[in-house]
Amino acid sequence: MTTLEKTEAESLQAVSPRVVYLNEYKKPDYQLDSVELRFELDETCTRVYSRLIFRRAPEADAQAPLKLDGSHLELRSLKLNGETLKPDSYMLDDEQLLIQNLPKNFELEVGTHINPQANTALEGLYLSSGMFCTQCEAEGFRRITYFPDRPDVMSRYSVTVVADKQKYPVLLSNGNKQDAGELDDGRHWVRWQDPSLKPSYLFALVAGDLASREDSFTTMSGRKVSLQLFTEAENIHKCEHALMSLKQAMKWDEDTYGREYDLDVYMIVAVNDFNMGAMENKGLNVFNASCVLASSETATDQDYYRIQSIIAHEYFHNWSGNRVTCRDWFQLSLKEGFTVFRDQTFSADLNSPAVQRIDDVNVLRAHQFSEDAGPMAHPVRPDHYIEISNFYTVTVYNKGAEVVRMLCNILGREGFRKGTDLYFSRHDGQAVTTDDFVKAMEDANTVDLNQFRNWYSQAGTPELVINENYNADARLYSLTIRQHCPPTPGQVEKKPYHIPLAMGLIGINGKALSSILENTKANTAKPEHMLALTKPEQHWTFSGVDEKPVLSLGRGFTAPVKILLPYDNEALAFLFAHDPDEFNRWDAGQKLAINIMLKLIDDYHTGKDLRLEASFIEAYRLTLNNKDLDKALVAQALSLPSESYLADQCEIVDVDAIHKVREFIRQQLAESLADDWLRVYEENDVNATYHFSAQDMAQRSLKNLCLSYLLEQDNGKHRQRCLSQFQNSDNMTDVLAALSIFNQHDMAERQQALDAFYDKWQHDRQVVEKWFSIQAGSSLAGALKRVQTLMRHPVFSIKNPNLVRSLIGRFCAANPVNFHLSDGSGYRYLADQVLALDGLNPQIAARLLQSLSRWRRFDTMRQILMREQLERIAGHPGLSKDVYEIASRSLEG
Ligand code: 0A1
Ligand code: ZN
Repeated sequence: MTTLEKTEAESLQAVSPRVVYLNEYKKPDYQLDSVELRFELDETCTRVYSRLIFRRAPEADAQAPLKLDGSHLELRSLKLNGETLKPDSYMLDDEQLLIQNLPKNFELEVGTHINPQANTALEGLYLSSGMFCTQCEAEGFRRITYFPDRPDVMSRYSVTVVADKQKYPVLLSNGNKQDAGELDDGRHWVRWQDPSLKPSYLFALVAGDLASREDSFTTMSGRKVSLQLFTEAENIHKCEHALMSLKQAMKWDEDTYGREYDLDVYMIVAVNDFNMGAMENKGLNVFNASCVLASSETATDQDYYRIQSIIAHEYFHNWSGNRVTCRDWFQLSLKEGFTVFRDQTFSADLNSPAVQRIDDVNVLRAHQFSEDAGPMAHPVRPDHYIEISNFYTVTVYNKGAEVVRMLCNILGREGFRKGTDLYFSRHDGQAVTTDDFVKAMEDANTVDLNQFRNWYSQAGTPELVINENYNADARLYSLTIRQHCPPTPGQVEKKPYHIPLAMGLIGINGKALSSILENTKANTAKPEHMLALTKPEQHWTFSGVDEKPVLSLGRGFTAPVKILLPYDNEALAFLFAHDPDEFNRWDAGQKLAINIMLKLIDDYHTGKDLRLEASFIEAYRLTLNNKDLDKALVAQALSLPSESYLADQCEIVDVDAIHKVREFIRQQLAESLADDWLRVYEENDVNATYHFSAQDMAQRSLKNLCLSYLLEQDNGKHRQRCLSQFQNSDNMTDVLAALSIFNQHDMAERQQALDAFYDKWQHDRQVVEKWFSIQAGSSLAGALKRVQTLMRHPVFSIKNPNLVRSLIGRFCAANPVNFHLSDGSGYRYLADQVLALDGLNPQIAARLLQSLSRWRRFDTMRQILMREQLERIAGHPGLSKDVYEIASRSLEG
């Protein structure tokens, strides 16, 4: 049987897969001087011809064999310097082609056949809604042809794409279009030449019947770049926002980092089937349609916001990732952490910095902190993996961004820019390490960042214990901070971190107190200081402090740590009202809410009557009525911490108690502030034309928060308000907000609205994804049954990652009361889906499975039920590496 005939499931792993270690890294023995590729596209049998010019590395052994990666390929021809290689001069298995006895310089020609239609894993070359597209990061290129598929082999590519002209009128690849022509059998061809050096993971090819929108951008040196967005014709009206965002990103990178775009054309293609959000292939980004297409009727503010940031993210990779790339996949955060930091700063600059910071910290706390505390915990630079696809994580991306942000905080914006300038110029065209990045920061600023490097090598979230003392007679305030990082799998003892902490002191009337930080060079009184915590325990003294202060520590979240403040609810309420730092004001509100919720969970367990403190309601009332605050900040301040973040704060997670307590508080706030919610709702319910602007978004978010509290009251008028907003709004933000609110309430309007929404939008796959997702997230009883019914809906397909994420993913990861049903039915359902998906798309299967990984956090009964399903999966024959790694780590960890 040839590889082409094998199904995906049959060719998956059988035995314990190999672990790859960082400390086993070896430079490649052969470098590639040039790559010529020719694709003859065919749905089930695409022919790929490559001509590769190799050169042995000077330090390599003369006997070194050439190792080419390859999987799911059928080798058809193999020539060395024009001569066909005899079968006994090479070795071939399911993963590799090994060639021995090679001269110093040589040319290799390889012919392979591949089957894009059978490629449900969506790695390599595959079909999506009738178009060909590729996804090569991290190790997808090896599914196209035999190749040194590692990022430290960079080369120049020339690519010819041949396909039927009628079916595939648009043929794209990286770089600049060089030539095109027609064959006399109805096919045509286009040749692309990419002048830049690139690794194979940045290769891309797209072929299809696509419409396009064009724009242009003139770079800082005066070059005109053509910008093109390709999509199915029916979505061509949804391209404006992405093109606008792209121009904003190009300008911002010139202004902020001095980085200019380098090719004549920048292309983006929207595809319907994609494992992730988007991909930064050189000059030819491929985007998940849901992360690029938008119109005000079909996309929410959040979608607009996300598109702006993902467009920027992929664009920024052109420098942080493409021109300077990763030496190996352990260095993934070199490009991802840095690029996320760049896109977060971009979004902050274009919108509201405080709102952006709060959103980013919410993601970090809700997802990264819990990853760091579970069996999948790994450093920002992991040191081993089985399947690299499992390491596209919140730790590598978001904690990685926090690490870069700390460098910026330590060095200051100017020092940081000096560092990035040196990094880009020193390493342009190279494949480097996170250590090279830190070294550039050190060299440009003549500082020693040796201790800082622990952030890259150690997993876990450090915890800070605070002690303070005030001496009124001496006007001295002293602060002691102890740092401790809990053990993580494989790392019991941790070295102390270098932690930058912005802090200030606040007087009793809410005014910032200036003080002098003793024993530092700058001996002047300041309202804010940046502390550098480097020891396990450290002590600071501040002089000239006129009254007993309240401490505001970690302002703007200057480090990804947990700060255990010794403050009671009264002090937190004070900070919630008065901290001049917007982030810390919000954070004090969250900490206050958590204290109250944890206490109520205790009361619930001991059978006490639940009662919400009047001071908490009052704090909410004051915030809701504070006209000086940005409305988006008000909305964020009045959003209770999520159930999952709350779960992280509990010793044993009781999903029902958490849900009940959170609902109880919402109910109390809804009733006690009934008039305020209504007034603020009405004040902000202005029926203006939709604009994507920070101000309008803020207004909509506050209005919709109010509406959600209004619907907590049993009041027909409020239901009518919600219905009218649902029926009459012309923008998806308001429509979806109303629908989501109904969706959490057991009332007749719920099903009516869901049905009406589907009727109206069934032709638009992006909106239908929302419809699935909303229902999967409903905390009403019976959600699992409804999700199972929706899986049989004619539109649902388990082969489409967006639909899987919307329905199955949302249910398992964001519907705790239903997923964790005490009979274990949610767990069984998840395991069934993971096993069904593993044969089709292992990456997506492995991601889903993560919802079971934190089983040790639950009560004994649930632990047994979750473990049972993990064992069932782990014992399944023929598991993919992806799922095997998550299942086995979850069971060990
Ligand atoms: N580099 C992309 C993320 C990405 C990673 C893997 C993919 O396929 C398996 C696709 C995209 C980014 O950071 O945007
Ligand atoms: Zn990225």
